Amino acid sequence: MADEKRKRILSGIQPTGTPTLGNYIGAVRNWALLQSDYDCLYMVADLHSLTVRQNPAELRRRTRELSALLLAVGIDPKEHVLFVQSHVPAHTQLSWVLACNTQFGELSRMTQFKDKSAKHPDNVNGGLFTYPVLMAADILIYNADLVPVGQDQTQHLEIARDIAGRFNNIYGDTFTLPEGYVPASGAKIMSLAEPAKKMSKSDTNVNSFILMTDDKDTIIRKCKRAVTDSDGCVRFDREQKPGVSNLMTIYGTFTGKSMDEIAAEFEGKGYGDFKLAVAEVTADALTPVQAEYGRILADKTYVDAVLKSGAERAAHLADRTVSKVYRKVGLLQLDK
Ligand code: ATP
Ligand code: LTN
Repeated sequence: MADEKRKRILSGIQPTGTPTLGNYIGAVRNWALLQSDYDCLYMVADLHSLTVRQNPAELRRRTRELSALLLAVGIDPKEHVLFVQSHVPAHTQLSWVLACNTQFGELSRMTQFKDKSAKHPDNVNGGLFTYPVLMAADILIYNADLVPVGQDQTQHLEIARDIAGRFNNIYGDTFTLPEGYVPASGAKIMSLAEPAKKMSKSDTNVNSFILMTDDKDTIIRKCKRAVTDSDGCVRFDREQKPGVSNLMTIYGTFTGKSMDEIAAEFEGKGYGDFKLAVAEVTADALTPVQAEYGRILADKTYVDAVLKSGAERAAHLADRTVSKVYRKVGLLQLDK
């Protein structure tokens, strides 16, 4: 964190499974790209993942693997801060105060809560309901200016802004109002099997997603199976041709080509050629990340040292905010 005046970024990803191409294009890839212009804090949101039942041993393993993957994508732990959410207890401390300043009605409107309640009707727990409050705490505790996320998180970002604005009105200027950074293209990569649904790492259909760790053959196979339409023409139309448009978005991300350029490139060619081309550019983008990932994950001591240092640096910033907030709301603080 070299320059004090640079704006600050905070973002997080849950260790609920191996990240997909959706996570990569919608979020993580941008995390790496934004590092040159911002001071960044990137977090593995392990506490958020507890809102859905997790296998404890698997959660521990995935938390370390995801940290290694973020390093492999190019997060620089010297210039920026990479940490695990539960290693910085201040997040949950702030979360309680914010929960007491958030209305039941506001939380009831969250679409993710409605979706996940429907998906796990046997476990509609309190954490699932207050999920956005903890996310607001994650962001506000660092006074983040910018939060790079995919489209599905924009509602949570809005509520974080509302909570911050309300708190500032009642207790005086305390929190920065965060802005979202949602990529113009690729903010919602769709499922390859059901292009009306978002690609999600916790989908039960393995053909619905490409994992960041999938090898080239798997990527080719999954792209070939991707649901398209019978029109046979590579043309961007989200409504009428969601499957093809989704593949075009992926192709555009990795080639830098516009939708018109892609349509021209594949004019008169069949979907077979197009799908293979999508698979090729995707594999070319992921292969170097995978090689780095293997190398980094083999050095558990290094990964853990990065996380330890990250947690210390994050806690230093976060503790100051909690202290300030506790004082503002009237919690008695004794002299140190
Ligand atoms: P889960 O399936 O467990 O709910 P997820 O795949 O939605 O997880 P998260 O950890 O919740 O992943 O999200 C991490 C980041 O990736 C967030 O910024 C989210 O908006 C983004 N993201 C997730 N899925 C997609 C997608 N299909 N397209 C673009 N961005 C996405
Ligand atoms: N809810 C986010 C993960 C997350 C997050 C954050 C993102 C937890 N805390 C703070 C941005 C800022 C998700 O992707 N499901």
